[in-house]
Amino acid sequence: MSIIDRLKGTVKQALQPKPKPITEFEPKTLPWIDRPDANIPAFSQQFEAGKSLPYDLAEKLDFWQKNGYVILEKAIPTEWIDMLWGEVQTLIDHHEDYNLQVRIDLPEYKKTPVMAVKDVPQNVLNGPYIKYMDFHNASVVGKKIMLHKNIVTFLEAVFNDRVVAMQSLLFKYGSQQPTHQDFAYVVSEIPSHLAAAWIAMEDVMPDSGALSYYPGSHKVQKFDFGNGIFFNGESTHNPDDFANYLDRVCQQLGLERKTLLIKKGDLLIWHAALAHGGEPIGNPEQTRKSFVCHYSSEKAYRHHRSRSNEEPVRVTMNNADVFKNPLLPEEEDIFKGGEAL
Ligand SMILES: O=C(O)CCC(=O)C(=O)O
Repeated sequence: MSIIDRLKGTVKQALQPKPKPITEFEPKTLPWIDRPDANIPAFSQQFEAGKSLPYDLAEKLDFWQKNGYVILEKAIPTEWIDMLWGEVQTLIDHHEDYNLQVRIDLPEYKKTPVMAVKDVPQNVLNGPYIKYMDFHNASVVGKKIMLHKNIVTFLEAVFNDRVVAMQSLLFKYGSQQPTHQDFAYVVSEIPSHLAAAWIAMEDVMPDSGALSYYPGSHKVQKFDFGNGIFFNGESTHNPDDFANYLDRVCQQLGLERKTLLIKKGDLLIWHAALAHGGEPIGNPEQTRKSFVCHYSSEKAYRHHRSRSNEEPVRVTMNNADVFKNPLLPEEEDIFKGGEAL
């Protein structure tokens, strides 16, 4: 191609109208339950046939549709949680042996917030502002909790599709994260096909920086980052603007801010657009161990986020999938205690 042709191509591209920023989820691809014609009794009757669920599905779906979350008590066996935490502690104690990644939200790590645990001092790994990323890839019990039937059966009903787990975060202390909605940061091919489970790994104490959330906030007008509803390198507004907007609009609408004080083994599942965040930590000694898993549908999450052109390697449990981590194959399932469960 000649220089003139190339220049013509560049000029043509520059003259083309930019795609309009997305301001709302696309109505055509919303999960059935978020559409105006959702018929919960009919759906539940058909979905529940031949299954024995530990709750009334129609009641839970009705609550989800109105509030944007559900709480499931005693959903995960506490022995599984103890095993998972034991593995995290092993990782911390022998961090020099592992490449698994952590995100560190401390000012001194601002330039490189994501690092391999082997490169982070043990006292930092043991403290607050740390998120262990995708620990489930290293752990059989982590995968078993992530794809526990109590979580994936409910989400299968919400999406009316096979469930695919996307990623996980594991916390020792409260996150103190400003209010946000996950779809702005965790983006699948169909952004409304997203949900998360917040699993308590110990009883949550009031001064631990508990999770807080606004019931009903999944229906508020979406925030505009200046380039639409997703936060990325071209956004002109930042996460603090997002938090201020959500806190203000929820207050204006009279939505109550609730604090999640659940027990070890209980969990909360939230909608892609439920506004939530971490409360300030009142007692710096008080841990708040938790495992947060994000999910999408088979239609909307078809490739591992770091390998968009490759067929993922799936691990399947309870009719749901999670992908092996193509970036760290040598650390997949290194913690094997869960095989005996
Ligand atoms: O656990 C928390 O405090 C917040 C977690 C969270 O907001 C998230 O993972 O999206």
